[in-house]
Amino acid sequence: HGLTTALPAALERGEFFIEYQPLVHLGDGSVRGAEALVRWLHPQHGVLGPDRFIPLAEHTGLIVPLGRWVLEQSVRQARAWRERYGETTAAGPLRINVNLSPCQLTHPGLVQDTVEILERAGVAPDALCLEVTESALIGADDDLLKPLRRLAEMGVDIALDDFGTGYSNLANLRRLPVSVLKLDRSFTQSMQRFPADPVDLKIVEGIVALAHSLDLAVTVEGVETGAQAEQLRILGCDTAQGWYYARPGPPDRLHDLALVDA
Ligand code: G
Ligand code: G
Ligand code: MN
Ligand code: NA
Repeated sequence: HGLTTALPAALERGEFFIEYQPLVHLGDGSVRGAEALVRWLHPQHGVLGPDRFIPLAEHTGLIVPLGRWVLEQSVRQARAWRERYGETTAAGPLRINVNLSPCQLTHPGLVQDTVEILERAGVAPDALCLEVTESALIGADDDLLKPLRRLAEMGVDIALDDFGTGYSNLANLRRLPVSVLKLDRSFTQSMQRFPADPVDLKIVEGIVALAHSLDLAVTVEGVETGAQAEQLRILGCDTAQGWYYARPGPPDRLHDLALVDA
């Protein structure tokens, strides 16, 4: 595959870039951070989304250096935001969310790389939230959870991404060093229909109750309308992300939003 063989050179030539999508506190609309989403500015094909190249990078192992690069850029961006807006927002520490692929989880350098990146940038661990998909942690044994536990003990937030799609045993949540559930976009999409499917409403209500009883915050993805945001706020979700607030974009978009809310 042409894209696969071009990946290592693309990293060296600086063809990857990151867009940021704000995370908004549903209670008061304040911005509490953003998720970093990587893109590839391909010289022939233009901008490619992660679905086009992350699977290839995982397959070839390039995901480890690429992921490290994303982490480093994102953490530096978090420092810049913290310098500008302060370390804490109305909704807690200002954070950058960075996606981790399963290969990065099993890579032995994860904890040390992360510690070094945070130290080099001079930011506290609470500036970082690592997003791990629910499917990556299904059936996870202690060896897999150990690095995440170490990071969590240092103060890094761990979020369970795409939650609700992985058929994981809910009782299992207690074992995982996670502090945030990111409810999959499919739940938000079902709020779009009017009236919303009452079973979906009950499911979200149940997930929120369970999450809060375990001291986990709930973030919802894919919020596209004010009505969805209001419904999800009423259901008790804590934080939201989606086109209703902002599309993924350059880092100064956070600036625009923060100023609007100030
Ligand atoms: O919005 P977008 O199409 O960019 O994101 C699609 C998916 O790609 C996201 O759900 C996210 O999980 C994944 N993704 C985005 N950036 C990264 C990244 O830096 N590393 C990994 N592993 N996945 C990413
Ligand atoms: O990590 P994850 O796969 O969840 O990344 C978020 C993905 O969801 C990205 O691809 C992003 O572009 C996409 N996205 C973000 N906000 C919205 C939204 O409001 N609606 C839809 N349909 N997709 C969104
Ligand atoms: Mn994510
Ligand atoms: Na997701």
